[in-house]
Amino acid sequence: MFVFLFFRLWQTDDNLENPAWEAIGYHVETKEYAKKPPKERPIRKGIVETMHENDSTLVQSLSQRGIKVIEDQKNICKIKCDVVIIGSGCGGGVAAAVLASSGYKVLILEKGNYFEPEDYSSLEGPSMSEQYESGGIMSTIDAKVMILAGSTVGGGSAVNWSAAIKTPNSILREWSADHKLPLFGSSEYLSAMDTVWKRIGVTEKCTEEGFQNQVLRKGCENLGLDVESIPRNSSEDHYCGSCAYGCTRGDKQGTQSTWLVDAVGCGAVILTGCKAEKLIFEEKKNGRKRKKCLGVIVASSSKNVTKKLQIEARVTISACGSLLTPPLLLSSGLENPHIGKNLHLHPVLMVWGYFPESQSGIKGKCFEGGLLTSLHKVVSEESRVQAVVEPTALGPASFAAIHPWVSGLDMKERMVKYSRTATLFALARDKGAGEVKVERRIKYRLHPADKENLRVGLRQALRILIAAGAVEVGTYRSDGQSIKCKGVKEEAVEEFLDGVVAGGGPCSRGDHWTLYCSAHQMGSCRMGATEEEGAVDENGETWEARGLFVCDGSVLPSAVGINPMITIQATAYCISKRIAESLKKQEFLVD
Ligand SMILES: Cc1cc2nc3c(=O)[nH]c(=O)nc-3n(C[C@H](O)[C@H](O)[C@H](O)COP(=O)(O)OP(=O)(O)OC[C@H]3O[C@@H](n4cnc5c(N)ncnc54)[C@H](O)[C@@H]3O)c2cc1C
Ligand SMILES: *[C@@H]1O[C@H](CO)[C@@H](O)[C@H](O)[C@H]1NC(C)=O
Ligand SMILES: *[C@@H]1O[C@H](CO)[C@@H](O)[C@H](O)[C@H]1NC(C)=O
Ligand SMILES: *[C@@H]1O[C@H](CO)[C@@H](O)[C@H](O)[C@H]1NC(C)=O
Ligand SMILES: CC(=O)N[C@H]1CO[C@H](CO)[C@@H](O)[C@@H]1O
Repeated sequence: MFVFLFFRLWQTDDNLENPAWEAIGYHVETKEYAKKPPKERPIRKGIVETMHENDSTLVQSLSQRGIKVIEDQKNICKIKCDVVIIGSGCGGGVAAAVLASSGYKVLILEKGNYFEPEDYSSLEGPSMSEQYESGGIMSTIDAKVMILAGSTVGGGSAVNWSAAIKTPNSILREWSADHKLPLFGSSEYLSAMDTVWKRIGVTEKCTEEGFQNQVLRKGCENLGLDVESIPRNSSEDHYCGSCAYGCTRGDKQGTQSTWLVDAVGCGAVILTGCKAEKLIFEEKKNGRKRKKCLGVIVASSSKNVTKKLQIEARVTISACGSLLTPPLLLSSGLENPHIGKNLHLHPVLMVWGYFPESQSGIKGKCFEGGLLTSLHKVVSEESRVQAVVEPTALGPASFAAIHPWVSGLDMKERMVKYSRTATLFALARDKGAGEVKVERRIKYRLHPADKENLRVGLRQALRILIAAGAVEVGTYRSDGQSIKCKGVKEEAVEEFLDGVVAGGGPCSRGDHWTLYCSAHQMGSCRMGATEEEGAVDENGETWEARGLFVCDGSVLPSAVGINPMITIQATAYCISKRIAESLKKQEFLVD
């Protein structure tokens, strides 16, 4: 981690340049885009940023936007709406759009802040600390898996890597048959996927692929392997490469530029810099569920806002993401044993390959171009998908941080080669699962089958790099496992590949450790056919509390196996449509 902090602190001088960048051939678009006059942003009118408010202006701003203030005291202000949604990411954004357009007054709470394309610096250091959960540095308790999750208006969708992939049929069959959840076998779900797909404007064509995607494609073609094009929501010629830190051109359609715009257009209000602390319940004497959810208590992170808000709503939706929804539910008093269990992470291992500038055929630099435009599925002899291989977006600081430290000289050489180093990852649909019951206390264990799938995926990824013409390839094992492959005999390469395994993480015993990463978290409040099988029912409502729903990646019954955003959004779409139906039937009126 030391190297990472070093590159972050050694940020930019007044001219937005970093003296190290030239040496490593790195540059980002900072000035040109910052100078363009800001366009009108329809989402603005619905956003209340608590960082710019104080106790009195906050109450004013909310009531001006149609949120009813029912009691304003010194320490607490009680306000009222139809639906309160906690979290503005993938799941929360979709729910907000659906429910606001059905005519309900929606209030969205987001603990992160709001960024517009003009604000995005493309600079890795500030972007990581502003927009990512825990400033981009978070890991499981045993430090084996490094976890990335978005924390800003738009959540993971504002920082995601643009891959928009539909739920595979095999997964839908498994969820509807084995998990007995008919939703996933229904036309309701299929048409939700189409709606999501259309709204975020997915495009399958890509006119000019970036360096890393060209490497993946060429390597696969030379080996006679299938390579798929990844649909993106950005325009066909989108080529900026810094989307992982917020897209400077506003081209990438994260939730903040799609669903949340729709929601605000229908009167929804987004309150930023505000963290939901506790859900409010009332014990019920009769009826199907033991409790009824009345709303939530929130606190602003702004120093000038000292009073708390007590929000009363007919429906409360937790959309905090798989790492934060369970801690909120549990600390508020829910007890279903599935809450916080079954956490899937889609563990990822990476490999790299160096392609000198003179290399014919493959143009560009690793930080340019669309992030994810091609992928390869590693299929077993029984035609089972064992792993997915995709390119990885790494800024120079992340690159330096995760690169095995062999020596100072080696690190300098690696950095000089950074811009022409392609990094691919192998991702496994994890059978293993973890637990998150308390914020930031993430436990996780890989299943032996996951390690085997990752081993196969890693070797395939290395083969692809070599076939694409890499002169040197390596893994991210702590001792810097690598091979110069140009002109080397076939047997030497095979011998090297035989030594590549999915080893233990940083704190494991033994000489070497391997760095695992995760950007996809799922399943920690899974949907179940009965209270014994899951934390929420097929409508997304918690089994314990009436009027409390979960609408994010945590409701997925198991790991998806591919990039999950479309699956999360389609599921959120179905859940929120059903909530709108129930509201129409007056189901949640105080009884
Ligand atoms: C770097 C990166 C790249 C990715 N690339 C892709 C990709 O290319 N394709 C793909 O399909 N998926 C991708 N993903 C994954 C995808 O973004 C996530 O799976 C998805 O965003 C999860 O949606 P969610 O609704 O569960 O939670 P999130 O989108 O994470 O939203 C949760 C939100 O809730 C807020 N919140 C949490 N707790 C509270 C609280 N108590 N009070 C108020 N607010 C709270 C958080 O700040 C956050 O904004 C990527 C993820 C990352 C990090
Ligand atoms: C908060 O209050 C302080 C002191 O009253 C003031 O200087 C500062 O500008 C305020 N900040 C905001 C964002 O209003
Ligand atoms: C809040 O801010 C407004 C305008 O910035 C100011 O007039 C008012 O005095 C402030 N109130 C408090 C309680 O600080
Ligand atoms: C991630 O970005 C893609 C393309 O920019 C977009 O289509 C998608 O909606 C985003 N993901 C989520 C979960 O919003
Ligand atoms: C196919 C498609 O809908 N593509 C859209 C992708 O998003 C851009 C805007 O970012 C649209 O212009 C495209 O039409």
